[in-house]
Amino acid sequence: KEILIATHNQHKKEEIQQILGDQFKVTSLTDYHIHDEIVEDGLTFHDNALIKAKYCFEHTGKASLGDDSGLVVEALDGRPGIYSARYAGNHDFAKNMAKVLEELKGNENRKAYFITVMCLVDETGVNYFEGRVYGNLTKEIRGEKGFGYDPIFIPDHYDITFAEMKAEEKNKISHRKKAIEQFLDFIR
Ligand code: ITT
Repeated sequence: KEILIATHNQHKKEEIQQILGDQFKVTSLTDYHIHDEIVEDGLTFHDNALIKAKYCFEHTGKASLGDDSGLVVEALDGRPGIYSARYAGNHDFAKNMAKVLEELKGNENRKAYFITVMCLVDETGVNYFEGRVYGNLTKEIRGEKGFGYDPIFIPDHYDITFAEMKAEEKNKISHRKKAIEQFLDFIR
């Protein structure tokens, strides 16, 4: 069974493939030779997930899944939130993480969560799935695995960051895993 992910982000595609396992063939925009930058000008994760999935469905006719994700930091009034990919520099994660840590400097409230909102668009309509994982932010960057803000996020009940965990371990508890579980419940 094929599922087309409306993303240019290879890390997302790989995580979704790992979570779904071999029964699904996960493809992305690159496999359909779509290289356009989709303008994500929505004001919510839901809006942006829909924009991506709709674009993809309209261009391919295939059931398309948009994944809009981000880091929501309590002491920063929810930032970077929907601006996670371009908080300091466009997809420059060293800069983006440095900005978050700088803004939190001296603040003992390190609470944050990752969220993934997925939107499925197919011939039957539009459906949303959501997952969150709560935790705390570190004071420095730790670990090399994963992507994005993983090196500064420690999920609750752990003492290592997502970037210090094996991929399988992150994929067991992550925001993306929880959203995919909802998606699977829906399509079954
Ligand atoms: P697409 O829009 O093409 O799917 P993107 O990277 O722009 O890819 P988003 O718009 O959803 O994705 O931006 C979310 C950013 O939040 C993303 O670039 C990551 O840096 C970060 N992010 C998302 N999921 C993450 C995860 O599991 N761990 C760490 N950071 C994550």
